[in-house]
Amino acid sequence: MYTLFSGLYRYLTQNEEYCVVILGLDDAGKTTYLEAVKAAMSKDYKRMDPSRITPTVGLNTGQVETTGIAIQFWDLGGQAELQTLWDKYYSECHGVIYVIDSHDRDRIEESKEAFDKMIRNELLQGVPLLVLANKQDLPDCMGVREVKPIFNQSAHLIGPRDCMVMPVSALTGEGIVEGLNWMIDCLKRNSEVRPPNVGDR
Ligand SMILES: Nc1nc2c(ncn2[C@@H]2O[C@H](COP(=O)(O)OP(=O)(O)OP(=O)(O)O)[C@@H](O)[C@H]2O)c(=O)[nH]1
Ligand SMILES: [Mg+2]
Repeated sequence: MYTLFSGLYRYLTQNEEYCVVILGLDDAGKTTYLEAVKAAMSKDYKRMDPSRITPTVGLNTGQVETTGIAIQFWDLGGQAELQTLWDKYYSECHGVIYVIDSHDRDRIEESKEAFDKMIRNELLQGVPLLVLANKQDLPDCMGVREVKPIFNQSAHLIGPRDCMVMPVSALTGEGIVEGLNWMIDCLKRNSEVRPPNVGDR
């Protein structure tokens, strides 16, 4: 009986937390995406005016709670000199969201190179990876059908980890919830390999 109640008490008072790092080139829309996630997950959240978001220098964080778990997001700066800081977060993250500016054809190869360097890192082996083709609201942007084959060239580096390419617009909110739900399923499925952090509510 004691075991039953102590188990129930722990279930009610402890919170499982997963950490997800948001990566991608500067201007891809990572911080705008995180604002869209917060707005989608919390009715009371007052979203920052997108035009007031400035380039991230260092780390921008945000937390959302859903279906009994908390997700801590680490939104990092994407400028070339800041990309050297990305790997400091790899060992502690449970998932990666990689954001692409689908409207910027000139930088898609640069984005792919940064992506390859990131997934080559052993610390990210087996970690679920969500690739977001962002800025789908812009005319003439690359759709998933165009983006996917470019990133699929790295299938040998991606290996058996969960990986998905999805279309989103961080500005309009299109695709935000679908992507997040996919990531949450993967985080839970992978929790034996990368267990969540457990803390008190
Ligand atoms: N049209 C459109 N613009 C977007 C979208 N997402 C972001 N932007 C714009 O893209 C620009 C860069 O957005 P940020 O969110 O600051 O980009 P970031 O990836 O965080 O950039 P760094 O912090 O420098 O790495 C801003 O002008 C945003 O308004 C989108 O879905 N559609
Ligand atoms: Mg940013």
